[in-house]
Amino acid sequence: MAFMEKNLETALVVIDVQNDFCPGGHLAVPDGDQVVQPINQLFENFTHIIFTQDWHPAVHSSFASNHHGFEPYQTVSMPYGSQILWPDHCIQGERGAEFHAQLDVNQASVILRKGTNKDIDSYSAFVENDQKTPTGLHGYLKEHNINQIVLVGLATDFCVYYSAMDAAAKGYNVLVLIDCCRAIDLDGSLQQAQKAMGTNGISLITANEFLSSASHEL
Ligand code: VGL
Ligand code: ZN
Repeated sequence: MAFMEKNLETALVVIDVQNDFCPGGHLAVPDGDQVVQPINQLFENFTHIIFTQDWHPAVHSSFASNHHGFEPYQTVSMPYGSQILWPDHCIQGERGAEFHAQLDVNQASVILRKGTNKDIDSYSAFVENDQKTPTGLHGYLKEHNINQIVLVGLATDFCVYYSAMDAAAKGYNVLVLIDCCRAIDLDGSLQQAQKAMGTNGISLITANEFLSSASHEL
C-alpha cells in the first residue's frame, strides 16, 4: 500500500523524546523510552529532520505547582481556554529536559524549543495553545517546499496529536508512525486522539508499513 504520496517533499518531525517523558522522568509516559531505537532507525530515510524539545521556565503556567491549591492533572481556565495542569517537567537546562541519551540527536537539522513562554503552553509543534502564536515551523517547512510530514515521539495523545492536527489543518499530508509513539492516556485521551486524527485524513501506520512504502517513493 502506498502511504507516501509521490512528488511530495517530506520531513520527519520527532516530538519531545526527552528524559522527563521517559520512565523515571517527571511526566513519564509508559514505555516512552521504547520509541528511541525505532526512531533512530528512521533517520537514514530523511533529509529534513526536525526535533522538538519541550522547554519550560520553572515558573511555567502549565505546572500545577504554580497554581495554589491545584494538583497535577486538574484543569484550570487560562485566558486562551482550558489547560491541564502538569507535574513540573522539561525545565530549561535540567536533566529532564535533555533528549533521551540514546536518541541520535546529531541527525537533527533543526531543534525547535517550545513552551518557553510562561503564560502559554504549547503542545503543537506549529502553534501554541492559544491557537494563534506560531512557533515558526510552518514557515521553515514552507521555505523548504515541504508538504508532507511524518510524526513520531511523545506523547501520542498530546504533543504528537496536536502537531498532527495542526499540520493537517495547514494542508500537509500527515503520517503518524504509531509504533514510534507512546501515549499518556488521560481520561480516554488516546482513543479520542486516534479518532480525531483518523477523521482528519491523518494516516496512522507502523514504521514498517511506512518504510516498505517509502523505499520506492522517497
Ligand atoms: C507534553 C504534556 C505537557 C507532550 C508536553 O510532549 O506530549 N505533554 N507537555
Ligand atoms: Zn510541557
